[in-house]
Amino acid sequence: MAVESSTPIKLVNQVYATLEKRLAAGRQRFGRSLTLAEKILINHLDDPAAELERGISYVDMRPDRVAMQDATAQMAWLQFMTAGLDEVQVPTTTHCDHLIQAKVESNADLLTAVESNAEVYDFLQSVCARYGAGFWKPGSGIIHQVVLEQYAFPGGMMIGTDSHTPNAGGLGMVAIGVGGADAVDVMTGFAWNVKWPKLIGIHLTGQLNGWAAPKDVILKVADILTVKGGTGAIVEYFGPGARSLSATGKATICNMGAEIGATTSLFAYDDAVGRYLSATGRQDIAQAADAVAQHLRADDEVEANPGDYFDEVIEIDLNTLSPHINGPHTPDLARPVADLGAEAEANGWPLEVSAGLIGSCTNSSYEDITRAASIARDATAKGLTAKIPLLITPGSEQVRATIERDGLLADFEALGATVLANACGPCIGQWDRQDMDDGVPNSIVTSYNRNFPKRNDGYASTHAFVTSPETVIALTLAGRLDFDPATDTLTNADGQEVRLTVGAGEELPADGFDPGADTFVAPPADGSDINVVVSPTSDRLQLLTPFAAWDGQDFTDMPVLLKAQGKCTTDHISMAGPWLTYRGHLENISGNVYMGAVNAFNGEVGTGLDVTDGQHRTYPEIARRYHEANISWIAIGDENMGEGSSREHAAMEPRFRGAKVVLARSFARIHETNLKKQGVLALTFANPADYDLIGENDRIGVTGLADLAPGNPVNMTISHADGSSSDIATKHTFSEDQLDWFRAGSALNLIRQRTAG
Ligand code: MIC
Ligand code: SF4
Repeated sequence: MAVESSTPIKLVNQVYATLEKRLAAGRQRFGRSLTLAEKILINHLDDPAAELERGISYVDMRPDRVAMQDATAQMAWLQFMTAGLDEVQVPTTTHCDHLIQAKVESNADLLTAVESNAEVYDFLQSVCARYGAGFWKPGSGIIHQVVLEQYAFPGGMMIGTDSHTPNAGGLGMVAIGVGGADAVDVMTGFAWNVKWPKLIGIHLTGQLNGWAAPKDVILKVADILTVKGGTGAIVEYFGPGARSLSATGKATICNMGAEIGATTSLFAYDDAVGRYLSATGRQDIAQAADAVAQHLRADDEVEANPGDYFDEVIEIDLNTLSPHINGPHTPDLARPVADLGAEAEANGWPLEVSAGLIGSCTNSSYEDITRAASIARDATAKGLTAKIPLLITPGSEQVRATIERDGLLADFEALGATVLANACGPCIGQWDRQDMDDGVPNSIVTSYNRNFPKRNDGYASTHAFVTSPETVIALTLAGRLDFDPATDTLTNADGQEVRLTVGAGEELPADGFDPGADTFVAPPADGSDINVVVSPTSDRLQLLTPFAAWDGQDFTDMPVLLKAQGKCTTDHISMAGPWLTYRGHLENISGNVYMGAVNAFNGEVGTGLDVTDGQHRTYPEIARRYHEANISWIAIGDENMGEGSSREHAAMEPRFRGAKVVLARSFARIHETNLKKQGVLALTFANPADYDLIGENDRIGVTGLADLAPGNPVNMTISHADGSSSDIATKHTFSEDQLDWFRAGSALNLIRQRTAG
């Protein structure tokens, strides 16, 4: 399969060729008009006659593409390699963006990364060449920005091993974040299984003005829906306000839909999307989309009567939307910028800003950078400088080369900013922060999407606030959280009071994009003689041994390795930052399992009771000891367990160390799927209050496993330390087919059986 540096028009035409017929059949079947999400899903169904009940049916889909970033691709490729195929069956790309550490500046950091990650990059490049996938070298940019510029197309469907894959929804694509095992399904030619989603409609009216930016739309939506409000749903934006936004602005909004747990988010194809496709060298796709434009937006009745089509409708008037800032510690804690000062003071959050960071896959487009740069220019002209570090990460090599050519990097540098490599950098803890020590309470403002504790610099003492790039610049210049650029003034070097001018962005570069350095490596026509090297002594890569199949027995006497209290995101379960080093080595990365989780029994972080000798140890140590002693165990979670990232390490590590069951009050979508795919019994309390029944010394049994069936409760007995016991009911979401994942030991074991046969 020839994987190119962009989506070939042939693939797009194939997708468009079936639209008319499939959508007509869909309308007939539902007896009504269709939303855009429904159209794209229906056009990608494996079986057009499949049952489609929202929030209930599991359906098989046929995505058009797969994209993976280096921190998740390693494990995905290691799984793919065990399937025994010669080639990926669907166009696939791998992007090197997460492993580049920010320390000095772009060039120096990139060189260091290329050296220190050579083994991993060599593995990824050779595995792509061996199996026919495209490889984007370190320095090419953040996966989602590169996908937006090269691969996303209206009406398409893709999956990506990263939770912010929905960024491509800005171009009208259904783009869904998944764990590596899901990607392997598609790469090996099988269908991809997902729950037929519920639909949330967001009706945008009016037009952004003043300091308000596209980012504020999603900051507001996160406030309304919270970190779990989008679970199981696709969020579809529509209305005149939607059509007033640029393509990259729409992408920002879709990107951060991951923070509300949504399956994905999307906008319709419109003129702005057409302009973006053309500006990024895809006039042919824009033309093809124009020809089927009525199929690439919701039917007219949907906009007229949204309540009839969506499970929930939210109205946002862009005319009155004020600039927002969310955080700290959770992306759904929102308020207008104007109110932050008072709230920070009341909560004891440091009012001084210690650093400002612009970039990440959410906000690193040409338009974002031009808006922020215009404020930087204005500030310099008014005699202002940034007194604290200002770090800029361009989203892609193309954006970097273009903003350099257009003098925008110089605008930031004039303020004293540092330009970092085109990569995730501080967004994923890859920030070797030199200006601040751990333990010093401080506040930072970023244009990123997540702000869980330790996420950026690894310090729990850092309070991270997320906002638009223009507000980041403004608060960085002020050096304070209690500054509202719309009303407040700053004192310049000459002692004058000056007010910042609202940022003026350029949607697209007037002189076109400069592609910059060529960072794409296409696979050879025949890669079968390429040797993919995984050294048996490597501490970064390790070939996988298949997990054992279920032995047919009930689970008895399981100790509780962890009972997590409150937020237990994937960052708590399998931390990123320095641990990204081991993303290709299951045994080594298991050294971080549940390291950030809060122990519900004593409020401590990362430690619990080892029942073998009554000692308190770190969770990774206890897990290793149970594994070595062949003790099966259970982990208990609170609400929305596994929120955040798509990293399947958060499921594979517990599985590898002997977890049989993870029982939570509720799960985030990708984490639950990852657990199920890796053969872990993911269960939720039928009665969430039963969470309180579980004690530190209790043992847990699960019975009736031979009769597991979709929709049936699973019985659990908690044997308490005092000799009493409680029987509780738990629920699961396995479909009949998915139960085979559990029985086979993992979904991958099933694929192996099929590809071998
Ligand atoms: C993130 O933003 O948390 C990441 C790092 O991009 C993850 C993927 C990973 O953990 O490798 C994500 O969002 O899926
Ligand atoms: Fe990278 Fe941050 Fe985007 Fe994740 S959210 S893909 S770490 S830039």
